[in-house]
Amino acid sequence: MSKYVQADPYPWPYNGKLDVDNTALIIIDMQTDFCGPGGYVDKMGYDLSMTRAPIEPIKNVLELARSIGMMVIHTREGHRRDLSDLPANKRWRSQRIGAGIGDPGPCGRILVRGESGWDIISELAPADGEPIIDKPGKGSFCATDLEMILHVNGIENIILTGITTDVCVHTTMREGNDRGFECILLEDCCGATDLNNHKAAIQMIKMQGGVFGAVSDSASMIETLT
Ligand code: C5J
Repeated sequence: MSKYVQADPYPWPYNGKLDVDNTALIIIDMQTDFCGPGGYVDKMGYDLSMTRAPIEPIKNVLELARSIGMMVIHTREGHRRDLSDLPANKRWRSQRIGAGIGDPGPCGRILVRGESGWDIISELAPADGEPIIDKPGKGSFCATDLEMILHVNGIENIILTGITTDVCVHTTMREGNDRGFECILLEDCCGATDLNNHKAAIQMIKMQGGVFGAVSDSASMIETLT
């Protein structure tokens, strides 16, 4: 029997094949560096309430996904401790605005693997057995084994949540879409450092009949999966 989530601009997934075995929930970069006091986003001077807003909605979807046995994948943006995977231009740009990646901060070295700022926040801590993708860039498919993990596990549909809407979530959605995965972004489960950028990122997805997939929210997803 076909199953769809109410979504914009089309009921998702396109083919009605929404199954616990072919769908994964991806939670992107819910790290202290992006939503905690003293982290990278805080150091850049952005309002943390924007990137913290999705914590509760994600928690609700995560609890349901775990209870029905859906695959859950977490990602973390961060660099090797020797910074050998940190492009010089990425470092330079961050240093220019006083939040140098690799430099010491209140939560340890900014965006460096193993530091407290790089950790996923306790509210959304990965459970045993849930894959964690460590990525040096914005997209979760770039320089990682995410695509391999999705294929090996028979995943066709991806539910995207996390931060930030316009950067790492959007880049991952575009990468996934180009690889043939059927993607949906849950609007209230994402946040950006700027509200207009969040809204624009959502709007972009809906163009051209759903150019990168579809948009829905946590309540609609939970209603369909329950
Ligand atoms: C950013 C991210 N914004 N997780 N990273 O640099 O979106």
